[in-house]
Amino acid sequence: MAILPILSYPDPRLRTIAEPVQQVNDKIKTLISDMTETMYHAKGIGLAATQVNQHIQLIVMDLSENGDSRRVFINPKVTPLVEEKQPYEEGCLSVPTVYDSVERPTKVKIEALDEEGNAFEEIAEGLLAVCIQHEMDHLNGVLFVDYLSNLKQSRARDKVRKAVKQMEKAKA
Ligand code: K1U
Ligand code: ZN
Repeated sequence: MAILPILSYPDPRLRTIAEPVQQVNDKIKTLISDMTETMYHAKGIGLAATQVNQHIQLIVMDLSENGDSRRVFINPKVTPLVEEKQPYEEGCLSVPTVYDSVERPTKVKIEALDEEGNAFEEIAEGLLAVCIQHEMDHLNGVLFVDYLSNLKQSRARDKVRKAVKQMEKAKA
């Protein structure tokens, strides 16, 4: 397993549209393992392949308290089931230190393949609904800060640049 570098906002590679996975082979399984280790190391609850510069439709997620319930979504399709939206204070491993409220539909249908390539369907509410929509946005080149005002986006860019510099200094 390996910890992969996570792209930071405003890196233009985060705007790439992900391609569908053609086959769940050993290469994809290795990437799933590496993304899982990267997500746990960064203390995230989700990670999209786009964030580690792999432009395929692959998401890992673990919403459990003790980090023992990793889930995989390959070629996911997410459909809102209600018009009602609720705000949630979101964060993003590609936008470190920035948190803000985003409104999203509260109930969605997820259709995807699991890590064995088996199709499944699930109705999601609560944090799963928030997180899968956030991760789907990554696969479509969208970041949660895109929903914020221009002023907040400009502040976020400055804050992330400073945070990344500090993280690099701490590593050296
Ligand atoms: O996509 C990512 O960068 C992962 C992101 C997922 C996410 C968190 C909160 C709302 C929507 C999507 C994170 O995990 S950021 C880390 C974080 O803020 C967090 C970590 C644990 C619990 C709650 C938030
Ligand atoms: Zn994110």
